[in-house]
Amino acid sequence: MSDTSATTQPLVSAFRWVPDFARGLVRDLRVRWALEEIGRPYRTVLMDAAQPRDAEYRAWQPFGQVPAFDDGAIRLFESGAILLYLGEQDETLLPTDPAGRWAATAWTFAALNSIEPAVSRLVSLDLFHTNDAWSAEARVPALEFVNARLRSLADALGELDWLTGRFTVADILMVTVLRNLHHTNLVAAFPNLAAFQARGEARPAFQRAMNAQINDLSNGDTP
Ligand SMILES: N[C@@H](CCC(=O)N[C@@H](CS)C(=O)NCC(=O)O)C(=O)O
Repeated sequence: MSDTSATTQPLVSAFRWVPDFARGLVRDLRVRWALEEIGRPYRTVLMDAAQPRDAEYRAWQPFGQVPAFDDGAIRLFESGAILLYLGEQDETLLPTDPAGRWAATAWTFAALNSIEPAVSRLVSLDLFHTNDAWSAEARVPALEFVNARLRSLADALGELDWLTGRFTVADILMVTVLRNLHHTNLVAAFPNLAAFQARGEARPAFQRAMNAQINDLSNGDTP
């Protein structure tokens, strides 16, 4: 358990507007989901994705991205770091035994470092470069790479419900990474991965987090 002296409701940065394709996929969803799992209320600091972030925000999140997190005790950026920090405070999100904790930490890095970059590359080609002459050729190896990664992930998951056998922050991260492939049938080709993603999305905490993100986005003005 953490000895944080946080007493205030955490602040989570998020967007008040994003293009349609990004609704339900913005990474503040991960933090909202973790907070919902542990029943911790939070407040959002909303920004417009189409507008540059100011120096004050960059002092909080150096790349001007969302999410960033501040609970009065700790200010953080990077969704993985935020989730590990929250996990440290509640066993629901991260086991306290060393073997369980480190297995979840390894899968946290796997989601963010071994799977997300491959997924992001393909998504970027499909969303932003379909009209570029070079993109069809570039998509072939990008697609192969995602498939190889998904196959390894499916093999590792096997018949387990969750990556380490029990629900942890690593599952929040992996499910939210896989969701970015919704415009393809790549995950569906691996029934255990599709079931894993569906299991995560069926959790009441996920649904509350998703509704909260969509609600913040729906209240925002279109630029
Ligand atoms: N590695 C960062 C990535 C954060 C990220 O890419 N956030 C996106 C939204 S999902 C963003 O803020 N994009 C706007 C930008 O990069 O300016 C994390 O996991 O927190």
